[in-house]
Amino acid sequence: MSDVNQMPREEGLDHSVSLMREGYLYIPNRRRSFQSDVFETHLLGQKAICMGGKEAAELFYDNSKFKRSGAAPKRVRQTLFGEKGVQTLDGKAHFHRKAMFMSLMSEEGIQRFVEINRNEWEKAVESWAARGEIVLYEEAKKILCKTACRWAGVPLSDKELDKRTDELSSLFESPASIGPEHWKGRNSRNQAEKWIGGLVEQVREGKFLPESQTALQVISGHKDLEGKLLDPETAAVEIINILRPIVAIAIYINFTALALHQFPEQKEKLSSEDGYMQLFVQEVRRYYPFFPFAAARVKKDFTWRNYTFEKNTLTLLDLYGTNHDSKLWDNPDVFNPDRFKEKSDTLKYSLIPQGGGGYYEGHRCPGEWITMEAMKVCADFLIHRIAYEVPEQDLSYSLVSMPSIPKSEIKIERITRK
Ligand code: HEM
Ligand code: MYR
Repeated sequence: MSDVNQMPREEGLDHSVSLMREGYLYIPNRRRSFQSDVFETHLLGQKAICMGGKEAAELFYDNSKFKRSGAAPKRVRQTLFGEKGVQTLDGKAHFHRKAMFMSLMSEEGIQRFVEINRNEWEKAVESWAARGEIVLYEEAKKILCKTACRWAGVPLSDKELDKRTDELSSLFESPASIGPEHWKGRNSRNQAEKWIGGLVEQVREGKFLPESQTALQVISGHKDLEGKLLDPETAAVEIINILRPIVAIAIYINFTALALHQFPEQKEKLSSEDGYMQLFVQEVRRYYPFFPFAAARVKKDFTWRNYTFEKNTLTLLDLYGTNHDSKLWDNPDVFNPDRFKEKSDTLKYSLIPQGGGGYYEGHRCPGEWITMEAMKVCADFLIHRIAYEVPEQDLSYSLVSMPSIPKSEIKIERITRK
């Protein structure tokens, strides 16, 4: 029989301030100083366990050990997630709801997404030549908002575009912020749920007929395990779980453009090497910071590596740190897409920018394919379809504010069609 040990522990009453001050590096810094992939601390007024690395990810995605109900902090539910969405479900209820999301990600569904997205880029770049300079982040959010709405079957007039883009963006820009930006996020959630909840009711009353197989049609008609329609608020939360993250791909669009600028030799390889695009987008997702950590709660008491995990303890999995773990990646701070040439079958719990594990049984992001496809569409435009210059600007990005967005949001100028 083995002894039970005390997990490395950060002393002190509460470390939420350190979490805000250190951002993406809060967990990696302590994993390094404790020389341990798991440690105990206090966050948001409660005991919490933080962990990272491949084995920790395997543990985190074991449904017999962790659950999601009650895991997402209130400020995250009030902005990013909403209430009663798929992120908060466990067991059979989660499996059933997740299958609904996965049904949207068929090959045809992804292909339709790519066509819509490419078309929106085409339309947008038409107007860029006449403008001296554009801010790529702002433009990408609008392209993606139009793409998201068209793909999801949600009507969006030109007049509404700026308002809805701003509203959906605020949901992912505000969860970790304080003051007016956070309040704006909460207000945006109310507005967005009202907008989409109203549409769900129109669909159900037969007053609006969305295209078949779109998120609006599928989610409005989805029945839970008891055969009942989702209440309109929950249906709205789930449709927003499609629209919001598609707009959030704008952050990866910014990092894609930054990678092409920081590592110009990549353009050559992308133009000449077959299959290199896939390696490149994987490396952009691994290298740059985005979603810092995922949250769950211990389902029932268990021991792991002789440490006790007590029922209900909040547990954070270090996504950014796992993507930069030197035990998993050679020279993790070097941008090197070629690393994926050898690695492809071992990524399930090590390349986890959008979560790890399985899609159906676990909480791994169902939007990974369309995220990667949108990044490929963007890289293709930036390399092959337009010419542009990158003027002097602050291209640095923070490892503290979450989500991290390059400071200048990437200005480009002298844009012409190739
Ligand atoms: C879940 C990241 C894009 C829909 C997640 C998770 C992460 C993530 C970290 C949670 C994993 C976990 O809790 O274990 C991202 C990032 C994106 C992105 C960085 C880049 C923009 C998308 C897209 C969609 C999407 C494009 C849909 C079109 C969802 C949904 C969940 C989820 C519905 C909840 C899944 C569940 O709880 O089972 N995403 N995501 N995401 N994502 Fe994404
Ligand atoms: C999405 O909209 O779902 C995709 C991207 C959102 C990134 C937002 C990152 C902000 C940090 C929130 C902390 C989450 C803790 C569970």
